[in-house]
Amino acid sequence: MSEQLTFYFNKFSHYSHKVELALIEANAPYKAHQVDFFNLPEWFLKVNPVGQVPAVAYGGPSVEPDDPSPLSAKIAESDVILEFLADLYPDSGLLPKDPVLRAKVRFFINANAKHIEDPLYAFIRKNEPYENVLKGIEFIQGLLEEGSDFTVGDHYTIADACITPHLARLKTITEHDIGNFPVGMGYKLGEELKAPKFAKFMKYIQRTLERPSLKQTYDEEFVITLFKAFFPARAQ
Ligand SMILES: N[C@@H](CCC(=O)N[C@@H](CS)C(=O)NCC(=O)O)C(=O)O
Repeated sequence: MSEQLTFYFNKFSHYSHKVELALIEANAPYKAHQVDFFNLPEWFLKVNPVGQVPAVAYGGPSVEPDDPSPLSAKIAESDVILEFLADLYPDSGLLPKDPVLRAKVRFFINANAKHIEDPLYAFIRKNEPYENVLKGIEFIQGLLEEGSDFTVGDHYTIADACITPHLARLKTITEHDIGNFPVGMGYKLGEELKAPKFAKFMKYIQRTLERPSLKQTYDEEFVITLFKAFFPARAQ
């Protein structure tokens, strides 16, 4: 029996979503506890002094999640947790054994933060140009192998887990036109992505979103409701 693992998350958090996908893909036993980061409970600072989700408590005695033990290891930062899970479950394939492929996974994770996360949420939240999203996608597309189901190698890795939450949200905002941008810009981005030059990326999105771990964890109606609440009034 492995050590206990408690996963602190919030359903709204795409960073939490990455970790949830990796936990499911590794078939890891874990206890999940939702943290309201809009009304952060004091005890959570014992898990992550920065007050952010996701975080995990690993090892130590089995305790109630809202009474974390000082004996468990506390780990934060989604990409660090992804690596931690890959180390905990070396047979899961979350990180390949081959050093070159491992480096490629890590490179992809780094590129995802810079070329997908940053421009995508700057567009959704701050109405920064969607052209930056397209540029980022072009870069990421260049890393994808033709015909491969996964970002790196022939197995689902933490590189897939780290980008999937954003691909799901990209699809949602372009199909429902929800974000802090002028009406129609979400649809416009969606139309641009239909160009033949993005075909490889779009096929990858399609395959990724068909994955059972994504279907099990992505509640699109919930995301739509929440995004609408966050971005109710937009410039015309
Ligand atoms: N770099 C962190 C970012 C985590 C993050 O920003 N989490 C948000 C939720 S999506 C949060 O907990 N926000 C509450 C706060 O910053 O007080 C990671 O990758 O885990």
